[in-house]
Amino acid sequence: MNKNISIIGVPLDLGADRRGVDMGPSAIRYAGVIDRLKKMGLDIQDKGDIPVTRPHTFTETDNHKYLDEVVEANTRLAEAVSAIMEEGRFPLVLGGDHSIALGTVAGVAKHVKNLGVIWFDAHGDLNTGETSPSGNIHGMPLAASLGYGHERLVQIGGFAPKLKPENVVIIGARDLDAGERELIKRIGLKVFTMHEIDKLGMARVMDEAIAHVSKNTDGVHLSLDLDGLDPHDAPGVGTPVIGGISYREGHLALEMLADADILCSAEFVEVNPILDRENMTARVAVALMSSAFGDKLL
Ligand code: 4U7
Ligand code: MN
Ligand code: MN
Ligand code: MN
Repeated sequence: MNKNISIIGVPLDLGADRRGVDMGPSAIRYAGVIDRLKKMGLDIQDKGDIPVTRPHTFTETDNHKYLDEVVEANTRLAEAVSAIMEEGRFPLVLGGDHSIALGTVAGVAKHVKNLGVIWFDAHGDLNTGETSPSGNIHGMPLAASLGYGHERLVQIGGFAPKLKPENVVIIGARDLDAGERELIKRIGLKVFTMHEIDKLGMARVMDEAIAHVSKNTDGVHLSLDLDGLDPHDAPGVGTPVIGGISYREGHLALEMLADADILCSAEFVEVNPILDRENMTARVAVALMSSAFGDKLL
């Protein structure tokens, strides 16, 4: 495993309706991410936050809220992530709303020919401007990374598509819109919904997910939306959906990922301290990160 990790925060909340997720990077740093990972013997560099332009007025372009600001922040993020990859380090991106996956995936995919992705989420994030019920770009990054949606989102980083459908898995889905279901069927995307997790158990789901994303890939990106977890365990998220992955199941999933030793990059997104209780969701994010980087109980 790459023990040299560079952290970048993205204080962006314009991809979502509820304000506050822009404070996610601060909350995660306050929860002690640097110390925790340093104690594990990792070399940690904190690169600070990507500058995000505050909008003067609300804008909506073809059912995309704040398209300019989201594209600008993600273009900067893609460059910063790409520079970290260039140095041979592991980018660990702290969100911010999930639209930041546009920039992270662009920056990583520039350096990894066949990139696998594990998308841990209650949602599919597979909407386009045509299918989105909300116009919120945090519901679109996986579609755009696969080449579907607004040209300006699809082309972040200057190339497209970043991902092939056969190299992606979604884990924890339980709230998929009609257009998302249609796209999943059309392109044959592998989705482990809560139904599969309940039926097979997290251990078997992770065995299958890891086999799937490592089959034809040269590295795997983990995109973890804290709303994949149950709102009891991670209440500080903007779009909570009941019936999610437990804290323990989440740990198991990331411990198995660490054992598989396939990750080249990761992001933890949608932590909203305004909606949180005692910074619990940020602390959960830090605990999950330590599992993903191989922290063992014994
Ligand atoms: B998140 C939603 F309609 N699908 O597109 C949408 F339910 O990054 C929610 O996963 C998107 O938190 C949630 O607005 C985006 C909605
Ligand atoms: Mn998401
Ligand atoms: Mn989500
Ligand atoms: Mn459960």
